[in-house]
Amino acid sequence: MQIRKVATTPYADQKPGTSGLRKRVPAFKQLHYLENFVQSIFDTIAAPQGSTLVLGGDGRYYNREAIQVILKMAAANGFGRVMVGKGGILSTPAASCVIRKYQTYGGIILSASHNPGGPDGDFGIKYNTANGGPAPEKITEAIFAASKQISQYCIADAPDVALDACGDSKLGDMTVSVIDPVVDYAELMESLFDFKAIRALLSSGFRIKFDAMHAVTGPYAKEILVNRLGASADSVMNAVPLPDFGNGHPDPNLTYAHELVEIVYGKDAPDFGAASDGDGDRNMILGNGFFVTPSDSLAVIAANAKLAPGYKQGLAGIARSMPTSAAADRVAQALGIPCYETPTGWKFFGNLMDAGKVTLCGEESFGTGSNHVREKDGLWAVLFWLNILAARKQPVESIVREHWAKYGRNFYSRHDYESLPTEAANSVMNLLKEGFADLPGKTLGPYIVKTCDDFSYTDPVDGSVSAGQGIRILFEDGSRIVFRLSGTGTEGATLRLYLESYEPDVSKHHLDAQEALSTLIGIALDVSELRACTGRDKPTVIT
Ligand code: VG1
Ligand code: CO
Repeated sequence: MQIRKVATTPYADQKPGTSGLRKRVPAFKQLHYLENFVQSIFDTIAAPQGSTLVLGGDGRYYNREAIQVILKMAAANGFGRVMVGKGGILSTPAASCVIRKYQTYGGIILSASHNPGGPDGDFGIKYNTANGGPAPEKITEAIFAASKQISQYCIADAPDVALDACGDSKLGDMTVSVIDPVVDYAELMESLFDFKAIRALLSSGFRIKFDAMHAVTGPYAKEILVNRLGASADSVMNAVPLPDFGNGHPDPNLTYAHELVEIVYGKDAPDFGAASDGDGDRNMILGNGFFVTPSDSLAVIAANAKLAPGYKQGLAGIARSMPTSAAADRVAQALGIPCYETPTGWKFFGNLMDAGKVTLCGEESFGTGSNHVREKDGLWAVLFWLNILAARKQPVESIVREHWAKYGRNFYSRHDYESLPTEAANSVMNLLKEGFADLPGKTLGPYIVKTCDDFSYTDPVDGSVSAGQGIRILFEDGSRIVFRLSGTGTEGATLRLYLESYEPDVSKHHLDAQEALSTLIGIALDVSELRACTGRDKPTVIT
């Protein structure tokens, strides 16, 4: 095998965001763009000769081409083996599972998650470390630094590797092991949940609908929900992964998963509905005509965790991202376990899980997971809910309403202003930063401001500090307004406004969240001058 050293020049924009490097496909197709970033990863991680790497993606457009490039570069960079999912497919949680199970050096996941795909859609790449989790900031920053210095990359001159059948082949000295992308993950799920009870529930007439959104979870959902748990074949919709996700936007929320939403709010609705995103790490949970917010889902799972065999010993602790509602904090308090508040992005949970400080983690952005892997995990959340439903034999809605009655309800909503000019988004953030010193003590409508800051996190395990993680306005009664800029977009800037208020009074728990939060929404728009700065009079997406 011939190894070619190719001279290259740096690109200035290869800074990984919340979850890896995400760009439009045409950007990735620029000369040496992908190769530069992959070589920067390899140079940074400095894997010993002969190491094993896991490789796979969500099947979106450009997945297969990128996999061939990465395989040839891995061979040229001294890897001994690459475990690649059949057809180039591995969901994000399955990749994490395989890295851990086979104790590989790390893995490369190709995905732009919930962003649309296709020739003009998005593509992404990220590196996960040996614990199965997204590389922490010190590694992503080092990769970025390497990408700004790069002058050459190494690649093997070799024919493309066949990826459509499982088995081993050679690429020079390196072994390419094409693995079944589902089986290890399905086994892990079976070890955590009461499949017998779920099977009994599903054969009792309880109907479910899972929307794979033409993204990666189709094959996983079919194997687990249909083959192993006996759900009817029509329980999984949009099950065939397509490179452009059938022209859809594979983000499991009330806006983009509208096909499923119409079914669960329609006539003859199933008892349970769920959806996952492009790479299989997000989840949306629905009951018959009922939406469970991700923040509430985390809290309900925490409160009922012992019903699942894998969690019957109880939880060590819970972690949630800062903008996620404090519903889980109340459960942690009742259970007498710690609750950690981290910046947005799964990479911040890794240290806490590795140190045994937390079992469950969650984000308001439809991300829930546990220490079974080091990524959030869409189907895992679905199975956890099914396990709870099988044990409690109550509808989703009554489980959530009982939860609110016991702990109080954290009304919650996120308003996204997408594709803003970067300057407009920055001006909102700057205005807030300039003004927040004056806010504490002020009365805004019925609320008194307690503190206001730009969230900074000190990792309790390694002491690393991540500053500038979002502007928080915290009120005396526990209500909150948070502003932050997205780190996953590929066009302009996305400003996220997060709103939360706590309501102990059961007689108000039936209220619509937008209605319950309307005063807070007005205050947020006032203090930020968002409408004047952006020229927008309403958000693009409300979740
Ligand atoms: C968003 C979410 C964040 C999530 C991240 C990756 O990031 O807010 O909670 O961890 O996406 O999820 P941002 O920076 O755009 O707010 V995924 O499913 O795209 O890997
Ligand atoms: Co995702």
